[in-house]
Amino acid sequence: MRSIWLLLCLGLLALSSQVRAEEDVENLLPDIDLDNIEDFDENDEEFLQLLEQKAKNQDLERENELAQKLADVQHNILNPVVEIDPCETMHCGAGRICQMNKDKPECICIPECPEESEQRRHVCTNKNETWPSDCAVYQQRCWCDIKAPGCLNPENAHLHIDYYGACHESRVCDGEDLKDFPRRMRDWLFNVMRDLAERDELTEHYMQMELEAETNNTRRWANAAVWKWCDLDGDTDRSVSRHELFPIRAPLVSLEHCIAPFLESCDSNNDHRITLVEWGACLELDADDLNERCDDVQKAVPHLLG
Ligand SMILES: *[C@@H]1O[C@H](CO)[C@@H](O)[C@H](O)[C@H]1NC(C)=O
Ligand SMILES: *[C@@H]1O[C@H](CO)[C@@H](O)[C@H](O)[C@H]1NC(C)=O
Ligand SMILES: [Ca+2]
Ligand SMILES: [Ca+2]
Repeated sequence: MRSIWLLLCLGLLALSSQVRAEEDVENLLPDIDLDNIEDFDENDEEFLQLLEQKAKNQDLERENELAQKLADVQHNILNPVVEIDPCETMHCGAGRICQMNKDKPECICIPECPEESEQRRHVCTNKNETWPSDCAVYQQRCWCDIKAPGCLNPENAHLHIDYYGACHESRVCDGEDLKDFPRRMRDWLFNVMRDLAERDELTEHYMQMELEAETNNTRRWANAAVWKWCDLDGDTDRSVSRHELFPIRAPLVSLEHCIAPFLESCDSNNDHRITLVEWGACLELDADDLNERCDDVQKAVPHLLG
């Protein structure tokens, strides 16, 4: 009986203003001591009044706001000149932004990049040239793409970022460093996965795999490895191309001189693609523990570092 009243009451509250969303109803509840709800056993009236009063107070606070919103909605219904910014649905590539040209949205080369003096914002390109920022590289590529005056060299139409940080001499990775790298990489992958789980940034599917990794030692490294491989495989063709390695390679090369040789070594048949079997082998994992369990509902924006 009480719960029906509660539902009814909450329902009415929710209906009382169309704009009030679920979260507001949730906001009502924490202030009321739910543990003491028993006290209201014979006092449903009192409980309802309490809720009602609280709702009223909030209504008053928000009256203007709501009125404004309703007016806006009505205005839009009566005057269906829906003003959506056409640029909002345009997706311009790196180094480009959307701009209105007469009545049409258009992608143009980004006119200005933020001034970057910080060393750590510098990037090293595939031509082993240091540029002030990733923005500057993409802007240059765009300019050369459209043969704009800002293009310094026609070849720059193929410019891309090799890694973040100024270009540096590649330190050799060998001996103990190289031997120990797969273990460190496994460890790192697991920690990134755990970190994302703690921040609730994994899909339900990968949350399950993380939980499994936490509770079953034999699945610990394997699940993290499978998750990362799936995560890198942006186009879900079940292999990781060189291009798809970018999010893991570019930010780490400057910090970790073994990452590039390590990733090279993963593509053991040298076909420029890393299969799950190759990935497992280069992380020195037991092939039997690696089940391809990708969640095809990937997050739209891949995480840069994890
Ligand atoms: C890239 O440039 C850095 C410094 O500018 C230099 O030390 C290094 O040897 C170069 N690397 C290659 C592969 O040419
Ligand atoms: C841990 O994972 C292994 C490999 O998948 C499996 O065989 C084993 O049953 C699991 N252990 C537990 C306690 O779930
Ligand atoms: Ca792929
Ligand atoms: Ca391969």
